[in-house]
Amino acid sequence: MTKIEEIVVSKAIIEEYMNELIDYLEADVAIVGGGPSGVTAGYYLAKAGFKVALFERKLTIGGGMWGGGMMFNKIVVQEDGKRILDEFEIKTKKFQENYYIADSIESCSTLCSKATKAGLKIFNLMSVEDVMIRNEDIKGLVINWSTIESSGLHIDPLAVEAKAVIDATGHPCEVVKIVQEKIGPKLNTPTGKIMGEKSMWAERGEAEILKNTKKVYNNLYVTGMACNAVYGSPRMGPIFGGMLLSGEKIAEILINDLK
Ligand code: 48F
Repeated sequence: MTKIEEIVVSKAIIEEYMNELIDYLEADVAIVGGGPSGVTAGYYLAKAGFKVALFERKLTIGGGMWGGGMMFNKIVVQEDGKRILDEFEIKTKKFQENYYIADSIESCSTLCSKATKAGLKIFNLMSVEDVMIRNEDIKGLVINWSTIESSGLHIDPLAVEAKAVIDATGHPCEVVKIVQEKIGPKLNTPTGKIMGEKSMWAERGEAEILKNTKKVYNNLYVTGMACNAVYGSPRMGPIFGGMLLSGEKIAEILINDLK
């Protein structure tokens, strides 16, 4: 029988985790939210050689994609979005003209697998509760265990530094909301404030998400559904091409900005 010492297993887990967390206290890019847009952004940034940490509140990575539409675990993408599923080698099946169906379980697990293999470091079960601001620049994130958040225990958080932060928190655009609360109406939007997500209109939502994918404040970028919430565009339901393309686009913008 192979000798197994529980204490060694415990040491291995604690030591490895702590070393990685200490290493990622300083990153090039910190992404908040592990939905399709955040993971796609992380994949392209890591592939380009950047040191990228992604913080996800939940146990699982994939956000709103696991459940497909109303728990029918399929997602739909259009022609443009299929290009990204092809890059990840996720199977698609054509449906009528210009629509492609993919399995949401395969999509979530493959995005996560390819992104981590490309070098994206994911910290799950952590919630971002604040940002660090120096003068007028976002300097990093304030993090805590999600279980602390949900239990309501009064325990102070820790901080991580990053050259750039991406809000990929989906509909609630939590990071941009925090920044707005702290600095007032100084966002890069027509009103300086969050414009608010509009009711479902898939065609417009998908058309507008890419122009909404951008830098919203100094060192703060937005991707995925958070873009349409910040810039006042419609939601689009379980068509996911825009999420993937927005993740790719914010990575391209950042690769250029961080050069
Ligand atoms: O909601 P989510 O999947 O965002 P997305 O990438 O994709 C949106 C689609 O799922 C869908 C849609 C498609 O048309 O409309 O809704 O824009 O993933 C967001 C992730 O961020 C996490 C949250 O748990 C989820 O997994 N998250 C949100 N706030 C925080 C956070 C936070 N403060 N700290 C850490 N994680």
